[in-house]
Amino acid sequence: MTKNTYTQFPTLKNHPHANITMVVATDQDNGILLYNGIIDHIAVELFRGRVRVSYDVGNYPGSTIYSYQTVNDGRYHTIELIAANQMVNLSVDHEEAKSMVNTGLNEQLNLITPLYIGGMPQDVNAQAVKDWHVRNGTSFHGCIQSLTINDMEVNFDGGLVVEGVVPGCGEDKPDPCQSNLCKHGTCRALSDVSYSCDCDKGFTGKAQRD
Ligand SMILES: [Ca+2]
Repeated sequence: MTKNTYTQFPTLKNHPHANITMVVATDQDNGILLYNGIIDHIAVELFRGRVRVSYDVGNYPGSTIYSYQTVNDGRYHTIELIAANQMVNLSVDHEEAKSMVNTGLNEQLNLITPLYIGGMPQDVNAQAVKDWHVRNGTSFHGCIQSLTINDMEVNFDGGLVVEGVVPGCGEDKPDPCQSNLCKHGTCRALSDVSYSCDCDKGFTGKAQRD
């Protein structure tokens, strides 16, 4: 996906809960992954390399969490979210989940607008940035390898509105060597996600990656 792109889907079904799993790769620091809402909202974006989730069921101001991990290394990462009433869990690469609760009188995330993936229309974007639902309005640039919502794989060809989005990973295929992981050797890509290091003279095994 490139700048100012998005895909539009029917409103996220979040009763009694929503679970969302995305497998993504990017070398960019910022980019919108998912947005649904106006005031009540769930927003998932990359911000400064981390996954940022903003969540508001109507108990202003919204609640925010960030992933422990940075994910902007060009490799695939699995982002899992569970939203149930006032609570959201965020887990990256199957590691320990972070949890937050948007406490207050409102119990439910009430959504009526479309779900946007990878970015959003300009007017929605402007409002979301203004209200701090997202910090950086840039569309996601990278590869969304898969997206599963409530145990259903989302087909990007089935997006209701497609604004310049290229399905699949195409030219944005990640390069596992782009982060220069071999400090004392030459990185060699074995696949999209794996690599080996050809050691420089005087270095062996794992030492040349330190
Ligand atoms: Ca609500």
